[in-house]
Amino acid sequence: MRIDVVSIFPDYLAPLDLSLIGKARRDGLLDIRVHDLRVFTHDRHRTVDDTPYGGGAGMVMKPEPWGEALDALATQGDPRPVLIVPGPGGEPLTQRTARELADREWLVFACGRYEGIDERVYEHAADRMDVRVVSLGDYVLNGGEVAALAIIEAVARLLPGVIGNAASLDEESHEDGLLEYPVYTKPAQWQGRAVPDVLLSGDHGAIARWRREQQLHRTARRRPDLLHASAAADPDDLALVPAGPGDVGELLTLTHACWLTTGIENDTLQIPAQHETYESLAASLQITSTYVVRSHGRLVASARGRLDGDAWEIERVMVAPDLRGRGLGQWLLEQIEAQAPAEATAYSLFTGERSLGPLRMYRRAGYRRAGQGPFGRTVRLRKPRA
Ligand code: JD8
Repeated sequence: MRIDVVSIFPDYLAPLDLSLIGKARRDGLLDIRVHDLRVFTHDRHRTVDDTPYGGGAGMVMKPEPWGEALDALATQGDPRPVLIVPGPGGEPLTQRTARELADREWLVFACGRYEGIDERVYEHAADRMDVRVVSLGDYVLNGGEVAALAIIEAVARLLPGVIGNAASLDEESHEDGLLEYPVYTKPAQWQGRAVPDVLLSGDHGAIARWRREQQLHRTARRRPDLLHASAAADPDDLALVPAGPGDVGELLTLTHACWLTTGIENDTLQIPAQHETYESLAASLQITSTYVVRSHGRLVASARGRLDGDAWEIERVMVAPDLRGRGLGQWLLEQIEAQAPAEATAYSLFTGERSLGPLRMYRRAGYRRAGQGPFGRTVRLRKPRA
């Protein structure tokens, strides 16, 4: 990934030489370039600001230096960069933002100061960059550099090879939409305080359940905004049940919602699920074993299976887009695998070759590539039955 940062205080970005980000730069995993905006001024005082039209306190950053700086970058060929302009009025930075930016090849950060940057710079940049104004949070800073540092760290650590054990990424706060569970290390006793017994039990199922409960309790206490009825969909409270005619309407809605993302990721409108109708879906219930999952009455997930030779062919693994990142997909996969008839000796499925989220989930579940999928730009994945 290439990252360019433009600022009148380039030294503010020096921390990017340190720690894992610094190592990733030295290892060639990250190409970070910091530019001084004043390089793009031509007057003796290297002026970057002026008084605001319409009056008011403070100064505004002039458009010309920014125009020259961004033009100089944008002409450096493909791919189309994302221009991230930190600002208190921007979209809130979330783990979802970080994941989206981590899928891009080139990010440019415009770090403003004073009262902000002349608005025409945003319009000018939009001709050649995907412009996103991003806020670190609902408080006021003096400039965009601190936000740029935070966004770069949140994005770079998601890139392959930047942090040692990528596995730990899956278990983090916000990664599954919940806050992290409490962590402990040696000694087992400290100042008369003990580590919870379950963590010393070696019972991984019990440990996973305890950690999930801690996540839900902590989230409900500290961030109830992250939880609402159906969103609290705790796999322990959910059940996979056979789909019936009464589910077809919601199932069609879920199908179209889920395959919108896949269509965009794989840049195609040729996926059969995108063309399902009420009638074709109702008919499919007769020839496949389709299951649904409801949380607080809402149909939140579904999957289906059919026996194909010695394999249990798993299809249409769907989790409502707003409930993704909570481990529901992993749970659903385990549930639909459990529906396999005795004669099935393996599980098989396919997904989009650019569906990075699903590919990560299937890999974590033990599936491995087994050739091309049945449609263009799809890959087949297979897992032997234990
Ligand atoms: C960029 C100039 C200062 C902001 C007048 C104070 C982000 N979460 C956040 N809070 N503040 C910023 C931020 C502040 C910035 C700039 C980001 C450029 N300022 C301005 C408007 C009010 N001064 C931010 N991300």
